[in-house]
Amino acid sequence: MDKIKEILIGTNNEGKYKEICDLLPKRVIKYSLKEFNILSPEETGKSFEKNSFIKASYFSKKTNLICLSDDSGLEIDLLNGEPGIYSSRWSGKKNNFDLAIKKIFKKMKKINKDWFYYNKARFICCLTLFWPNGKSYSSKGIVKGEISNSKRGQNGFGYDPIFIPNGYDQTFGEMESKLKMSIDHRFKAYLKIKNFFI
Ligand code: ITT
Repeated sequence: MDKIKEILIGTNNEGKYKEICDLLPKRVIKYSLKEFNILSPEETGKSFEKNSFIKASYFSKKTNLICLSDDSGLEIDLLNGEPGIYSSRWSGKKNNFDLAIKKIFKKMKKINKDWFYYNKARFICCLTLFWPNGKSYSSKGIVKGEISNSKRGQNGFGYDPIFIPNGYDQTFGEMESKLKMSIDHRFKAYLKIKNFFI
């Protein structure tokens, strides 16, 4: 199998873009959507798998490059899996994660004022590789954890300040990016597609 030498990182999310670039080997040439000025397609799928496929196939067809796309999100048991595949949309058009996080705390409190004791959550990431010849491959990674009772830390992006992975006391927002990226959902999904690059 020929190893992938250049790839389009199919995301308009800066946080994801940086983390995916850091996961990939240095020698792989990486292109961003900014270079092509392409807007995202509508995410009409009902699963992470479907939506990452929609993005990877769309961007690959637009550019004729192999594309790697990521669909990810935070699932909270007490909220029946919300925000889930709608994780991005909870922050509104302006990507206001302060608002999305406030919404999470509000909903949790409403369901149970002692929510902190019934508090299981997970980040899920589905990565899809799509080749211009129509071939595709998808992988999934999950990191289990819980929601912290307040926002903590400035690192990372999105919901990082409220997610504490199992086995740690810090939120992803408090962790060094290197540590987060060695245990998170994106890393676990990447391990399953690593052979295409190395
Ligand atoms: P693209 O579709 O362009 O990739 P997006 O932000 O819309 O960008 P998603 O639809 O996959 O991407 O939404 C995933 C949301 O889940 C995203 O807005 C993040 O804030 C959140 N999320 C995913 N992985 C995360 C992580 O590692 N840390 C914090 N939040 C994360």
